[in-house]
Amino acid sequence: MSIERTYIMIKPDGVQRGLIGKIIQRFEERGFKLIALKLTQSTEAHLEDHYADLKGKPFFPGLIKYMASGPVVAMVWEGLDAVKTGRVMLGATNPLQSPVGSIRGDFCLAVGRNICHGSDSVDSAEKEIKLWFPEGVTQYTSALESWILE
Ligand code: RTP
Repeated sequence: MSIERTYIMIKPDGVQRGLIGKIIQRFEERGFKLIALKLTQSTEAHLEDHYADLKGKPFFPGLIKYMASGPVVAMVWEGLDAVKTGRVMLGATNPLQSPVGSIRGDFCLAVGRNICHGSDSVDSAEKEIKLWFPEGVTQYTSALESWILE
């Protein structure tokens, strides 16, 4: 177990459906610390960099169009095993295979409209944080930290 940072993004459908507050609340309530957040509409070129590993997949063009179609909420959350735990909180890529209680399992149905993204490894988190927050992230101590971390 280690203190990690993960990149979590509320996709355009999550923003349009008014789910920003609910998704943020889950990360706050779990005990993660928010260290960066912005609402931003991305270019297709930027999204092609973010999803570079998926270039060539049949759903890639549709994915880029959907992701560029409206603003997203870009966030960095920090805490114990933040990468793995963040993915568990999001659920499976396909919402129909996501357990109830996970964000996708509670709020969506279609794989191409799965409302959120979470880094899949510490390395990808580092790359994604640089890509979405080239200006850097905040450093601060939360008063609750000693009640959440041993
Ligand atoms: P994400 O990167 O968005 O967190 O999703 P993921 O790791 O769970 O899944 P990944 O394989 O990286 O796919 C990225 C996004 O592409 C869309 N997708 N559509 N139509 C399809 O079969 C399909 N497969 C993937 C989803 O929006 C997925 O989150």
